[in-house]
Amino acid sequence: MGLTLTEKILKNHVVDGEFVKGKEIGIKIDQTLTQDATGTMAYLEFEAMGVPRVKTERSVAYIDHNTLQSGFENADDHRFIGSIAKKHGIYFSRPGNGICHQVHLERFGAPGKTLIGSDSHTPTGGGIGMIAIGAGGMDVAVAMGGGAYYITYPKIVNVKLSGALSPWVSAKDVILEVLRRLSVKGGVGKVIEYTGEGVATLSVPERATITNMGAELGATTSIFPSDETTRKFLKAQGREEVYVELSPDADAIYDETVEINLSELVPLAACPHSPDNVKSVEEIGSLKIDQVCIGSCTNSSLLDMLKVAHILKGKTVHPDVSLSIAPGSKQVLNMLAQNGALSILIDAGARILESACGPCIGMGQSPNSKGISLRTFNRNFEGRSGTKDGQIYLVSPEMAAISAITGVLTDPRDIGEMPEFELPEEFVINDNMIVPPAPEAEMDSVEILRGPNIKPFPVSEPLWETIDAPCSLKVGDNITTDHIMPAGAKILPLRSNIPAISRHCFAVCDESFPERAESLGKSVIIGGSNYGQGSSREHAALAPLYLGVKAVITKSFARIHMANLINAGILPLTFENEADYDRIDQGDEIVMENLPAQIKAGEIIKAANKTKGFDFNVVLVASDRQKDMLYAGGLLNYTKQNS
Ligand code: MIC
Ligand code: SF4
Repeated sequence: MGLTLTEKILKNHVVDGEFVKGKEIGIKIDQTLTQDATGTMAYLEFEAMGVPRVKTERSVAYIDHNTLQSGFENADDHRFIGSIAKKHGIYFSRPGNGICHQVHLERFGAPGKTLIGSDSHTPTGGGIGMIAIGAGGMDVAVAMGGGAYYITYPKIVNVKLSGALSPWVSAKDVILEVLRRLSVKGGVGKVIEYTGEGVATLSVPERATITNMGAELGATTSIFPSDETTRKFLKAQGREEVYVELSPDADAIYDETVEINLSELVPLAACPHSPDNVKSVEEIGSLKIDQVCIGSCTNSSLLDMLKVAHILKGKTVHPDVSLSIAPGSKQVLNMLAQNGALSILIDAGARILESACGPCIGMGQSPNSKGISLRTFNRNFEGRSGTKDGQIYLVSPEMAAISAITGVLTDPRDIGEMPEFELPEEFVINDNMIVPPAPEAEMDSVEILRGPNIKPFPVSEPLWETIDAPCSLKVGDNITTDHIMPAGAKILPLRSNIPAISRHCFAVCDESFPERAESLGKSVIIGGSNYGQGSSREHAALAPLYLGVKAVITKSFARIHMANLINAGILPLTFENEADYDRIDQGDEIVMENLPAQIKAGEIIKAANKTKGFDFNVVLVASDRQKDMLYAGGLLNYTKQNS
């Protein structure tokens, strides 16, 4: 029986478990990446493991999320990460060098390799045929120490592409179409593999836009084959030697197939407040806009920027619109400067931002009250922009650029004829903002530089015999990690300080939660379906842990967040009967007895609502390894016990 491309790479990397669909498998990790907002915790955890030097082929620490430095906190975090990277064998991409996923694709990614990153958009690497997966910081720490990364052997969806994109229809529209069809829950437990003759019509940056935003499907990852286009891209990056040709077997068997004819696609936008709320420009109708932001790891490649420059050439941004542009990397920005495109952008009135995440994570450029903002980003969750009632639409760079001129949402096909946009045969290569680690012989003399904002992570306890605790919060469906642990300019500087950041836990839903949870001492959270979608931030588990949350009971979980809860030693449980969700209110006392014995006995755990006087069942779907982690009180305790 033939194998899919995903299976071929996974099979090459399996080091633990049975290679059988639905079973948990441990895979060897070749490369890791971290960014600053999740990195400080990941490196504190790595330090706690006591491994002197990373055991991966390549580990890179990026600084891209929090580059505002509005106080000493960020600068201290950056210095800490830089010093730890130097000591332990990790490459350090300095602030200003670019967004982790864009830079990793340009400078480090390699077809056929495995990559895990403490950021949910790590699947960007799938654009060059890697298995690139987003994970919690602790999982990345373990992988840096040489440990396997565990996933469920995924279902594999074949997205068969035919035809070719029409002028001004873009890769962003492809992934928006996939999101429209499959929804933000549609990819859970699955890898999305792109095949078909349409693949050859897409460049590497276009493929990377598609795999990047596959994160919004809840998918484990997304992947494209590695072909002649991949080789040319790597050659232009001066890295042809890492190229290998990779494709699925002709008789590969997929769990599902979705057919997309690229020629039939039209420009699309994801409307507030979900990436799967996708409509065509026509369906949305007339929309006056206040702001346009171009950039983020989804759409900040040289190709994207060249298209934007072409559209803005000789024009002026509409007087009612603020346009900001953040090229994805130093390489992109430098090339725009060298070929004159940067001057076109400046001339048109664009506000040029640093090559970093910036507005995508609410670090500045929050829109005005009720402001309508078109963004080329991947997430438009409520409040993420920093303006609670901001109305964010996710669109292609083409649509963003033309709308910035007209002042209203505009179909880019109105621009007129589209020239051929070609990628250069050679990118400008200068890795002087990537600091290599100290040689092994010198690593002992490198001092780790810590600032006062860096606090140890909260201690978790071995699993309790009985949880008898009130429900401190009840929330609905599709709660994102931006609800649980918001980011933005005020909160992001606290990522290495769990006691301080926990004051903002669930601020979007209920500002009184932290105080209530803390005064209760121990509690349980009740959630709806797809709880914890979005970011990989383990702070969404560590802050509740710090506030005494012992279990989260939901209709269903998003993959990374569920793993983060287990890593933190918090029980992630689902209702056996979803109707029980309606029978529990905030304040109800929930009791689960003999927990270790119940968990050993099977998936079903008996629980009771003491306040309302009824029994109900919850389910724990976890592998034996994850159960051991829960008994031990999380991944760190478990790793220490087993090393
Ligand atoms: C995001 O896009 O939400 C982030 C910020 O990149 C996160 C990581 C984080 O919260 O630090 C992600 O996607 O994992
Ligand atoms: Fe940065 Fe935004 Fe990409 Fe997250 S989604 S890595 S915040 S650019």
